[in-house]
Amino acid sequence: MPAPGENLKVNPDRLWDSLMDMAKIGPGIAGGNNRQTLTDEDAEGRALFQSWCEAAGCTMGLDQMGNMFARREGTDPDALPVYMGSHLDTQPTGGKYDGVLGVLGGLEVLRSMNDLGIKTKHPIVLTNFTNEEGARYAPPMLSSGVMAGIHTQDWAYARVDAEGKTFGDELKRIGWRGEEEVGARKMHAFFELHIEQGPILEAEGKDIGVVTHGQGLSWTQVTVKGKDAHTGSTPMPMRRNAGLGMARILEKVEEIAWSHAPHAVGAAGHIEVYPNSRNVIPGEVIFTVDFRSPELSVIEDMEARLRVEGQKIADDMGLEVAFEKMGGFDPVAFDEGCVTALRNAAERLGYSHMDLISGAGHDACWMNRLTPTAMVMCPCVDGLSHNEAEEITKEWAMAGADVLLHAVVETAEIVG
Ligand code: HGY
Ligand code: MN
Ligand code: MN
Repeated sequence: MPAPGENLKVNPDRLWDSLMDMAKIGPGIAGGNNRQTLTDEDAEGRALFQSWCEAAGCTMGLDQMGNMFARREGTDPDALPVYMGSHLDTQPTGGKYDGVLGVLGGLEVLRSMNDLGIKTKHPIVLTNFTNEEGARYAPPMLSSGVMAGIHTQDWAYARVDAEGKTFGDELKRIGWRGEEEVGARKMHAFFELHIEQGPILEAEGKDIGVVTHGQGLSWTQVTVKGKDAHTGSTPMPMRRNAGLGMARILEKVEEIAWSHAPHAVGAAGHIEVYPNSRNVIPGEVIFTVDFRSPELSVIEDMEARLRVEGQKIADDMGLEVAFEKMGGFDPVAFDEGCVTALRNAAERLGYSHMDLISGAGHDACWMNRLTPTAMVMCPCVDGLSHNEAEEITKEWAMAGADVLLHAVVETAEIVG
């Protein structure tokens, strides 16, 4: 029986084949994926994932938010399970690895434990969280947020997509609403493998990121109202151009983020223009400002300045403006013990590694409120993510899954 550190390695070809097979479901238009949450493609990906987990000897649990839990038994059925996981849903123009590497890397851990005949005291549970991306249904990490008691299930069920379909209706429609109470599961620890989605690991030439912290996130929805009017016959002094108001506020967002360089970031990725006609001055614009920083005080300052300075811009232009907090979470410090298990695993396996602050949000950020939690990251090419050209190497995927395997087996207490 190999002790951790001997031949405890995953099968990279099998992992890569599973990643490529999953990528065939909900293909994008430029080599990535469009497998948005609660779509038929999401349902198809869930079914494939369940079949793989059952083939690996797991039993599948499903809660009322559609979170999936593949359980591998331990020698002590009463011991709290060690959880690992991430998400299978993607951005509309997403990559093949964001979230998916964490779910299928976890599946590879289970498959490798079977190959090596490893038994652990604690059961192990692999999770696929519903709607991590927040692209179709804001906010991100919605279902792990309900598990952590951040959102109520009713509030989550009532979230509406751009076509007016509610989360609850769509979850039922695709047939993935389980019976389990959300948040009833107790965990011994939680680990998430994820691609970095930034440029640091590749630039530093490191195989592994040991994530000690996650930066905080703030989403503010801004509605600017002016007056629809003809773009040709309306004299400039008479215009109340909501589109121009948005442009000036977004200039201010850029300035606010830069004022907290080098770590703070800010942008708007979601923009709705009404009536969005080529020869009509926009009467209303709705957009979401995404601010992030490792420091809570910086996030709070950026949110406050957006409101004060955005209001001044609107007043000066004779526009109306409203601000609505759409979601967010405070910066996260992960569990020292779990972080050390990951760092020691990378060391033992001979992978180059460095400590890292996660720039993106992850389900682990909410799991960290429920149980000792940490994340392991692998590089991605040019740091690119949330883009169909997102790419990693098989070697990077293997390194991440190997480290996850060691940390999970060690934390679950290998037996015999
Ligand atoms: O927004 C995020 O950071 C994550 O990708 N959902
Ligand atoms: Mn992700
Ligand atoms: Mn993402």
